[in-house]
Amino acid sequence: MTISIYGDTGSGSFRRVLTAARHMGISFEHVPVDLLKGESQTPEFRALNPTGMVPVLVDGDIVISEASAINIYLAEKIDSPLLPKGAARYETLKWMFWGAEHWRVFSAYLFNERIGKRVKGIAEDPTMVAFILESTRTNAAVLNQHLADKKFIVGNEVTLADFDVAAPFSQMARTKLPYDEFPHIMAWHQRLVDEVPAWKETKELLDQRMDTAFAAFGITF
Ligand SMILES: N[C@@H](CCC(=O)N[C@@H](CS)C(=O)NCC(=O)O)C(=O)O
Repeated sequence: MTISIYGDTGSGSFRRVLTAARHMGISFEHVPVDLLKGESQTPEFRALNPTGMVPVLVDGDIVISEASAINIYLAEKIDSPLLPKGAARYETLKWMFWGAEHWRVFSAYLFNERIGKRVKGIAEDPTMVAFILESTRTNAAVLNQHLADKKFIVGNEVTLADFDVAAPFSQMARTKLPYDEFPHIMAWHQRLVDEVPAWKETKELLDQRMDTAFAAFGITF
């Protein structure tokens, strides 16, 4: 049975899954969903994921949305060290949950303020942007301290937590997230780019897709 993964290569959430699947050598069919054409909002797609968001995985009768859940499913399927055993497993899960609740959410809001609104010709809201940047810096200080003596989020080996927490770097050139104020975060992300070929490849795909798509709106970054 072929695994199908629905997504748009311009999506940072799809990139988390694409990276993990490629890194684990799992074969799958990519079903393209063009977010700019609203293809995630059709009744057919919403039957798969009522939130109207990518990525979605279909493996026979199993349908999973939410990139972290998909990645856990894939890692368990092949018993991958991306989801380690014992205490490291819970450290991995802890950072995945932290990434969702305290980290990516602000990057998603900033994307909406600085890119989503620009596409619609709406000015960004300075109060909202100030709140997002303050929250980002508060949480970045925690991550920066955590990474001061670590190669990757959980230790010496890459785990799913790295892909989840690194995801906002996908749009950093466009959103201007202030991560460059945090040297240990920047050094960790560079290690990920240098040592995980799939992370680098999927960034190239994402940038290509974003640049082409936004050029159509007359937006360059
Ligand atoms: N919490 C979800 C977030 C997924 C998400 O935000 N997907 C965005 C693209 S990055 C999306 O599909 N948006 C739908 C749209 O723009 O219509 C996950 O981790 O998978």
